[in-house]
Amino acid sequence: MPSGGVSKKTVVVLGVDGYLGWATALHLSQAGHDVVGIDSLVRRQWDRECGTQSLLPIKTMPQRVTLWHRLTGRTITWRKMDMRDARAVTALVQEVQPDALVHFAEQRSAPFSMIDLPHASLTQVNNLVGTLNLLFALRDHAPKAHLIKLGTMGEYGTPNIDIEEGFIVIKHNGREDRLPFPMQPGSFYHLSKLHDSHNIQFACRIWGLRATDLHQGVVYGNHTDEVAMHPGLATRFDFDAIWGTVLNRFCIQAALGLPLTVYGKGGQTRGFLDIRDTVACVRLALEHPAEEGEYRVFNQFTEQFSVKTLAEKVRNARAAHGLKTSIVHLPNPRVEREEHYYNAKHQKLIDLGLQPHYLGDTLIESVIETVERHASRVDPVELEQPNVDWRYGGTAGWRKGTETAAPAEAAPRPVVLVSSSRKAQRPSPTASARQAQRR
Ligand code: NAD
Ligand code: USQ
Repeated sequence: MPSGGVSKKTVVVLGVDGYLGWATALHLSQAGHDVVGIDSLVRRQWDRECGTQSLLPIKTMPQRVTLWHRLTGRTITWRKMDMRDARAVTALVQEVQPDALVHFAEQRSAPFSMIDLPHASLTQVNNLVGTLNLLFALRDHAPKAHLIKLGTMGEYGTPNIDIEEGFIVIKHNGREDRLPFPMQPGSFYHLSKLHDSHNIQFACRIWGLRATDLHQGVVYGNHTDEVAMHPGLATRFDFDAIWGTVLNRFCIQAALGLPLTVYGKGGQTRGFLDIRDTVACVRLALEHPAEEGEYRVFNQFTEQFSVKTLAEKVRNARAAHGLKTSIVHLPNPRVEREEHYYNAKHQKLIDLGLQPHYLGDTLIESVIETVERHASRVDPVELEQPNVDWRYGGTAGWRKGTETAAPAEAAPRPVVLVSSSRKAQRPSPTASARQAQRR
């Protein structure tokens, strides 16, 4: 049973094979809830298409849930299922009768969605159809279940006013209303999240469903208490230019002695949070559900930083150990403001009891140590140049895995030297280009 007078919930985690879904499933299971984990494993397929892989080797889902049971005696029920399959989604909801569903199961990379029309289309169909299937299944078979949907801070864009949590009171021509905050997403992926938000909000209004839309910032780190119990419980950790998020990439670049790749001027400011806070926020939302008919938005991040500041933090953490790290400003492959006002509210989860883990040198160092242990899995080419441009789409090198669909546990690729104990060497651009050609 969960502690603190919280009732035990039956919760479905959709996207359980992913970076955040797996860590969250473990956390909710450890907290005493009954967890059913769903995934189509499509992310492993997208990795093969892009020639990318998680820095940490990840076990198969059956291996992971078996290990979890062996270590803790707790059960996570695993089912392979595609959210685009309406019949399967309906059957799942009908059979499980969940108290709540945490929906992570989407294509989540902005660069992937900007490669070309098929990838933009795949992203929006996958994300919107999956969520629509869920909404109709809830209407028909579990209207009281609480939908906890992973949205993104990127739905707001970077307006020149403070960002509220989902809604803003607007006075216009002598009248006043509380309206959805104006949104300006920055990629076809981020747009898919906004379209989802509209569909969920509409379903709450017309069918009385209850939903929490977690507008989450960029997540960093790879350890939660549960994941740290055993290497076999590792969650995926991306570093390449398509799937890797910025701070994770900077830590990995630093560990390998590569320059930190700031896109453009680096004044782009975003909300960030530690993966330990992601799992805590989801649990808080689960244990404090929305009311019937309520659509609520929580801005889920703990601190905001510019990309340039993050790079400097990583460089300073390395300098404290006498290690030199360089920062390069690459031409920005994205179309985004590089200098702008940014002040986003994030009070609601704090009010529910969130105790943030703020970004410190220890976290940066611990990520870097993890990287050093698995350096042989890193392809430095993935860390040097972005391979998707917002204006032109996928540039040379993004589709590395297509011809020879590599097995999930691909052979290690060439690497640069690890940097903690000796000065790192960076391959020359020509060496990198040769590696890219070979693949
Ligand atoms: P991830 O790619 O590691 O995991 C997503 C999982 O969903 C994958 O295992 C994939 O196989 C599964 N999936 C995708 N489409 C599916 C479908 N149609 N049916 C069944 N399973 C499907 O991504 P993540 O980093 O864990 O992100 C999870 C969610 O959180 C996403 O919705 C993302 O938009 C959101 N989010 C992530 C971040 C971040 O920094 N990682 C930040 C904000 C929001
Ligand atoms: N950036 C760099 N250098 C890099 C990589 C990124 O400067 O090597 C910059 C980007 O230009 C951008 C910022 O860092 O300005 C963030 O990029 P990102 O790739 O870390 O994050 P993003 O594309 O926004 O997407 C990630 C997740 C996505 C989630 C989103 C939260 O992949 O699923 O929705 O973070 S948010 O950014 O708040 O919308």
